[in-house]
Amino acid sequence: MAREATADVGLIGLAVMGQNLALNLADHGYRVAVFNRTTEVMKHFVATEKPPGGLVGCETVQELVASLARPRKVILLVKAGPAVDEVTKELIEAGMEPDDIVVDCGNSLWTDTIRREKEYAGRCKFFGSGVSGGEVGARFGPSLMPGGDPDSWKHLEPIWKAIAAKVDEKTGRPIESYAPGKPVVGGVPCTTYLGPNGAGHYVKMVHNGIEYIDMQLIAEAYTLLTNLLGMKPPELSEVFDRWNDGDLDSYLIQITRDIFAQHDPVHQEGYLVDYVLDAAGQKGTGKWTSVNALDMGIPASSIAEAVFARCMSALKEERVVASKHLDGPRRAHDERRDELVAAIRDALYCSKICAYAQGFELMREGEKEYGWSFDFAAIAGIFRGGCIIRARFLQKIMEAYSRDNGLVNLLLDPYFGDQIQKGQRSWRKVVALAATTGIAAPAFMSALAYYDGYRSERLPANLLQAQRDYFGAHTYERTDAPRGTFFHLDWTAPGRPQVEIRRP
Ligand code: NBP
Repeated sequence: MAREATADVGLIGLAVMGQNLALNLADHGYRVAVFNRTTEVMKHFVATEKPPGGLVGCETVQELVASLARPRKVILLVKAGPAVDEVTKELIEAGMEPDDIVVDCGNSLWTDTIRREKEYAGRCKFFGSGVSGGEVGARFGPSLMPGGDPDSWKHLEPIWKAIAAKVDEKTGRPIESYAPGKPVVGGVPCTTYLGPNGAGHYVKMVHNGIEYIDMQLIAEAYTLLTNLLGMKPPELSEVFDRWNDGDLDSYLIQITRDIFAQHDPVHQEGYLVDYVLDAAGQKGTGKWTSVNALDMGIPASSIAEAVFARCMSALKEERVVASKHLDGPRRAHDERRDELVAAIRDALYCSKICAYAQGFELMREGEKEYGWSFDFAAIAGIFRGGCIIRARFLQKIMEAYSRDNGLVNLLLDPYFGDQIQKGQRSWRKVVALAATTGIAAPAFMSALAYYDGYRSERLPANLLQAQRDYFGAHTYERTDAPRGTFFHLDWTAPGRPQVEIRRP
C-alpha cells in the first residue's frame, strides 16, 4: 500500500545519535519518518517513544522515501565511511529526486563530503552537517555545522534553527531544557550556514580537534594537582567546581567536576576515576585535524600533541615496563597549595587560548584552501551552546572576531593578549615545575612553545635552512635581500672559492 507523503523529515540510522535527533525533531513538531538497517531497533523505538510531532516507522528505504513531503529531506546518522554511500545510493534507487536533500549528520571526513556532493549531483542534493553535543545534545539541542548547496540550506534552515541548542542573545550563555516535549523557546540558535563543499564537516572536524586538546589540558591539570599536591577526587571536584566559576567555565570543566565526585559502583569506598584504565581511545577526528594542519603547514602543534598523548596512553603495557627501568626526578609534594592551584588554573587558561588560536588559524587556512568565506564570529557563536567545547570564553572569541573578522591569530586580539600577559608567569612556572619534577604535561608545554614561537621575531630556522642548503642545495633567503630571492652556496667544493649563487 502506497504511503501518504505526510512526514516532514526522514531519518536513517537509529543508534544513539539518530534516536535522539529524531526525538528532538519531533519535539519541535516535525513528523519524522525513521528507518534502521536492523528493523527491530526501529520497531522498538517507534513503539516506545511518542513525541509530539510523531514518528513514522518505515521497514524499507522505499517506504521512507514514499512517506516524505517534497523536497524530501533525509538525515543520515549512520557510521561515517562506506555506510554513508551505501545508504545514499539506496535512497536514490528508492526514488529520491534531483532536488531532494540527503543530509549526512555523521562525523564524515570533509573531503568525502566534497566528493559526495559532486558524485550525487543530479540525483539528489548531498549536504553535510556536523552535529556536536553527544546524545544529550542530539536530544535537547546540539550545535549544528551545516555546509552544502545554498538552495538546500533554505529548506533546512528552519528545521536546523528549531532543533539547535540556544544561547541567550545578550550574555551568550546556553539556555537549556532537558524536559522531553518541552523544548527551549526563544534564544539564538547554535547553527549557521558555513558554506558549500564540505564546509560544515570541515568546521566540525576542527571543533573535534579543539575538543581533543581541551580535554588533554584538563587531564594535565589533573595530573599536576594529583602529583604535586596529592589531591584526591573529592578535593579535585571542589577545585574544578571553583574553576567553573570564572574564565574556565565550560561543559568539559563541569563534567570533570562531576566525574571526580563519582563513587565507584563496585568498590563502595573508592572513586570511579581511580579505577578507569589510563588508556584513551580515539575515533580519528583529532588525527584528521592534525594531518590537515600538517598538509597545510599550520602549526596546530598542541592539537597534534593531544592526539599523540592519547597514543602514548594507549601504550599501557610498554609504559608499565618502562616505569620500572627509566628513572626520573623524585616527586615531592609542594606545600604552597593555594598558590599552585591558582598557577595551574592560569596555565590551563593560557594553554587553552593557544589551542583555540591554533584551531581558528587552521580554519582560516582551510577557508583559503577550499574557497570558503567563514564568518569566524558566527563560528565561535555556534560553539557557545550545545557542543562539547561550549564555554563561557567562546563569547570572548566571538567578540574578538566581531571586532575584526580578518584577525590573523587570536593571540593578537587585545583581550586575549592581555589574558596571556596576566597568566604567563604562572604558566611558565607550572611548565618548569612539570619538567623538573618529571610529570608529563605535553599539551601545556606544547602550548607554551607555540606561544613563544609565535611571538619570536627570529627563530633558529636560519640554521635549518643553511643545513638544508648544505646537504641538499635547497637554497635560502637572505635577511638583506627581498623575500622570494633565493641563494645557494657551494659549501664544500674542495679547492674552489666559495660563491653564493642567486637562484631564480
Ligand atoms: P554509529 O556510528 O554506531 O552507527 C550505527 C548506526 O548506523 C546504526 O543505526 C546502524 O544500523 C547504522 N548503519 C550502519 Br553501521 N551501516 C549501515 C548501512 N549500511 N545501512 C544502514 N544503516 C547502517 O551510531 P552513532 O554513535 O549514533 O553515530 C552516528 C553518527 O554520528 C556517526 O557518524 C558518528 O561519528 C556521529 N556522531 C556521534 C556522536 C556520539 O556522541 N556518538 C557525536 C557526534 C557525531 P544497525 O542498527 O543495523 O547496526
